[in-house]
Amino acid sequence: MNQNRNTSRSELKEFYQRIDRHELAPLWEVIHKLLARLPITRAVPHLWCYEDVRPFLLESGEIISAKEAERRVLILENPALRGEAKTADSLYAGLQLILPGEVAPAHRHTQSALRFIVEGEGAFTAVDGERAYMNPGDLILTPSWSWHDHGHEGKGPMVWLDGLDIPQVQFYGATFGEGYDADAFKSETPPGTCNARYGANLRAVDDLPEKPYSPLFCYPFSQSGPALEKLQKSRKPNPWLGYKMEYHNPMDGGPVMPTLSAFLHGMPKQFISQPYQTTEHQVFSVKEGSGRTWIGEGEDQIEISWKPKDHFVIPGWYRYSHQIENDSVLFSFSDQGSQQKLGIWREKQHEI
Ligand code: 1HN
Repeated sequence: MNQNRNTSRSELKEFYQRIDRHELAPLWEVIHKLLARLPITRAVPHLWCYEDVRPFLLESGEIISAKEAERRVLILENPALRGEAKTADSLYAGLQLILPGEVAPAHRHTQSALRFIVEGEGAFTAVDGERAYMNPGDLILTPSWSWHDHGHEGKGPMVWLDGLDIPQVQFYGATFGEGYDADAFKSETPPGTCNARYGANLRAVDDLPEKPYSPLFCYPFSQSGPALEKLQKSRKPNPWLGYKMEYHNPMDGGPVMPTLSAFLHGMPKQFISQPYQTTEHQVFSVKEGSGRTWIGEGEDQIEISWKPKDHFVIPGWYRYSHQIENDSVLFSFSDQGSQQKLGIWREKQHEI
């Protein structure tokens, strides 16, 4: 049987027009795009230098209060996704400012959030009423549907990176949110309770995993910094990743929240990482040190040069390599856990 129909282009077009009126479309015209050989991300790599962003953040503090704004944040919008409140295809990131005496009122939403503290001290995040006072380098979680508010009892501006799974929840159409009827969620749980209950490698035997996220919502840099330092002294770096530690859920050793994974990277002076690719989308916050990162390949390759408090995004499947100038510590968050649950996560290690 002849496998070729030899239908003319105009006959095909005429057919497409007729089915179009019935909300039907021919798969064979788009199947190659849908089954692409390689991932196609819409986002592009980008660097936000803190020295450029900080003056605008402080200016935002003069034009609107944290309370009026609900959250006073400048979104790190991907240049290829302007207007969509996205930093990468699956991730949202922003820099939030809170000033002494201000409150960011209690609310909750189905999106999961994390914060990595960039500068300042004396502010707290309360999660379901338990306060965690924040210092630079600390990681704070506000998991899906937990009540959370912020307040600032110290001096000077306080800035942190917010990371959320907004695009992921949006994709599933499962976005819900609500405000609380007071600025702060009422509770008597003293600060430090979650660290004592879950952060000391001990657990009450009848504290069973109830929720799909970490019950420990504060990971202080006073613990994670030394952990990373000791790791660096104990063995050689991984050629692709340097020293990379994952913040985990103490109940199961998995990612901190279902849709967001968080990591701390240590890379020594003069370390050059072998080129690496992964399908996860990653946002980085530079804690210490400086270096360059090459992202992409061939003519499209870009080089970014980063220093403390800078932020950058590496979208999924972009090949990248770091060249470290001074001993560096970087924080990152990604959708790795989310992709792994769906069975679609991949990585590729290159050797040159
Ligand atoms: C949010 O709840 C916070 O609680 C920050 O600090 C940024 C961006 C979009 C939606 C909710 C916060 C947010 C957010």
